[in-house]
Amino acid sequence: MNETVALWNWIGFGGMLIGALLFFPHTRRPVSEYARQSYLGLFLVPLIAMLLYLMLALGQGRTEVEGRTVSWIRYVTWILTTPLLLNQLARLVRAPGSFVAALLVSNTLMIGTGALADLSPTPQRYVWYGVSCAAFVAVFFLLYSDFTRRAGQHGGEVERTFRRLRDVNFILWLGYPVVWILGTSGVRVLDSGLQAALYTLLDLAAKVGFGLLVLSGRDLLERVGTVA
Ligand code: RET
Repeated sequence: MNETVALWNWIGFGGMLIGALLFFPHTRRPVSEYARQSYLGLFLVPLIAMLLYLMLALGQGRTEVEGRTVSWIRYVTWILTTPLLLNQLARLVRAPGSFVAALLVSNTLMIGTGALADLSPTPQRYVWYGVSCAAFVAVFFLLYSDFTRRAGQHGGEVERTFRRLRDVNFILWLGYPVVWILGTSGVRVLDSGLQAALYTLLDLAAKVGFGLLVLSGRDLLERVGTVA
């Protein structure tokens, strides 16, 4: 493993550790059960990511496909953490179970076929990349249609916060397929060091940055939780 990659994996580990330490006290605050469950989800995200960055930093969680190094452990992290992140948005608007199911199925398809793409030979990898991108469109289509309408029914602060979190997520999540196609999994414009740096920065922003944004509106979650 080259040194730049190793450095970024340790930065990822350290950043996630800080995130987990920042979020943990919120799981212990005297808040409603509804808010506490959301904070627990927020805390689990950097905790899971921290362990998986440790694996990468220790040189584990990788395999070779046609001479490319595939860090399959990233997909394990994403499949565990993305539902927890999407759940934050769902809880904010108290989305019905059917909405959440559709969102999580699309998300699982996105990460699952993304992993398949990375583990496939060329040209099949590009077919699965396309399928994964279609699932990405489905995830954000749901967030921008049904979930936004739901947020509109709440109105006021809930709607504003939902829209902000949704847009921030969209921009950050869009970074992943871009890094994938430009990096070592795709056309290799980015070398493995730059790719590791970008994935780490995206991960820190999408997990710790996003979590801080949710917590900055914490009283909101308390209020949403008490509405029937
Ligand atoms: C892949 C490659 C195939 C095409 C697409 C992808 C999307 C990945 C995304 C990952 C988000 C991860 C997050 C992790 C933080 O916990 C699998 C890279 C569309 C959107 C937010």
